[in-house]
Amino acid sequence: MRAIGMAILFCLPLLTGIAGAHEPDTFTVIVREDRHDPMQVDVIVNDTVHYYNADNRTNITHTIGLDLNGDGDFDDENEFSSGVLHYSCDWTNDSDCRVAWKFEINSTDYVGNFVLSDLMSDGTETEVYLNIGMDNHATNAPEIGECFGDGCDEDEVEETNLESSSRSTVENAMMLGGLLFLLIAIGLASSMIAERP
Ligand SMILES: [Ca+2]
Repeated sequence: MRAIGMAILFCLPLLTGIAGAHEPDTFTVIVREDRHDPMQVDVIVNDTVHYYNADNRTNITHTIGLDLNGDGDFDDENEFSSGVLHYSCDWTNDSDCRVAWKFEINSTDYVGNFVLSDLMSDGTETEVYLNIGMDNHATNAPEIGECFGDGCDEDEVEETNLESSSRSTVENAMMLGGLLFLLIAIGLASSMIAERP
């Protein structure tokens, strides 16, 4: 019975965690000549950051990303980047051209505080900050195979039984308390009667 109770204790917060899951947000960052607006973004897993290139200087492009080993590119292990971002595109002739980077933070692998580099085509660089936190609700979600499917349904049934059994325990305790009170009252009454001359 204790094991079942423990299982329910573990399952309940997991189930409520799913119900209260974080709604994904989208944050927009305006990429400018000398800065980003804002310079720092704080998000959590499942959010999206939209970096939009608003630097209208002629022939200047931006590439934003994580340069872990500081070698000036974003191609090494665990590095990621926006690809080249232009101010404007001629999509008729260049369908791959992009003006924005929609960074979907769809994995807990991204959790951490990052200093991203915005490398511009003229060789200059701006450092910007991206802090990615855990979705605390999502982290409460069950691990694969845990508390999903038939096993969980059984636990819910057991929970009902547990509730009714604990309720009857309370009732028993109250009855016992009432009996004790009655016995004390009788004892007091009889001792008062006995003390009378
Ligand atoms: Ca690198």
